Amino acid sequence: MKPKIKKINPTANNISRSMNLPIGLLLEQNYFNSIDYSKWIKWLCSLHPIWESRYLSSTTNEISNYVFMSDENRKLLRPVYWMGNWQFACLGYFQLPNGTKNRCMRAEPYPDFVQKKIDQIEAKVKATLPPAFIPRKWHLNTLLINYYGSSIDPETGKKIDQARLGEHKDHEPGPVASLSFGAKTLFQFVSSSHKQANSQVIYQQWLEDNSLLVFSGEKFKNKLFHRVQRVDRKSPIAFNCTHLKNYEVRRINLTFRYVPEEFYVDYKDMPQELKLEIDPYIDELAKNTNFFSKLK
Ligand SMILES: O=C(O)CCC(=O)C(=O)O
Repeated sequence: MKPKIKKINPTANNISRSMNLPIGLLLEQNYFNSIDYSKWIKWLCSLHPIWESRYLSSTTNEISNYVFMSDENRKLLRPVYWMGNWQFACLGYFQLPNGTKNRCMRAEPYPDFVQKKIDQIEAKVKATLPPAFIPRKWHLNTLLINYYGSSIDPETGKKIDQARLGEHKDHEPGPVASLSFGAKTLFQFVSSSHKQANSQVIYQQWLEDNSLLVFSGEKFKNKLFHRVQRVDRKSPIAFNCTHLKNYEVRRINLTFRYVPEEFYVDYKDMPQELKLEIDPYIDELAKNTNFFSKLK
């Protein structure tokens, strides 16, 4: 028998929304006021996200133990930007307990206004979620920004929707805080059968523009997978991310996570064969970002 899918309809009141949610989740719609909202969008559109490849190049695959079962080495479906530390897709992201070495390269710190907001979110999490869900020393020191949208064929102008994210877990310990801007999005927690199509949706939630979702605890972090199933295509929102050529952004999502400091590695201490893999990204980032221009 298929498990029942629970769906919460947001009401006008933030607190009643939170009260309806399963333990481990926290949701707030209309999170930013209009001034802060504009400030964050302006900042997000000023960044230069990059298109990463999913896997290592074949050369390095042969010489290192970073072997992935992959059919093809494709680009991710969306450009990304990391802060705090950068987890390159080709290095396999941060995966406790075994995938931790050389996975989190120290990156730019957050701008002050972002750090201020993060301090508030951490305080809210500590005041709201069960203490057992929050590891000692937990703080949201890592940020992944995903720019969801459609690629545009430069010749025909035809748009190809790429706005989705397959089921996965975030392996950083403790609560993850997710800020959503733009087109509303169907976010699902699923029990995986290792074949996307057969996975069972256990809980789903539409994430509106300007919302905060925090997920935590054994069920939502460790047991279930999560995925972005759909990003509304009828939404009138398109962000003015002019640095992204032939790509139209209609949703920007930020996930703040916790990576214990002992897993941070500086670029200079990365093994040479991994530097060779990530150097093209570093060079691209260095064109626009002070922090990366001084790394080498
Ligand atoms: O886009 C989202 O809402 C979630 C993103 C996510 O799951 C991730 O970055 O790991």
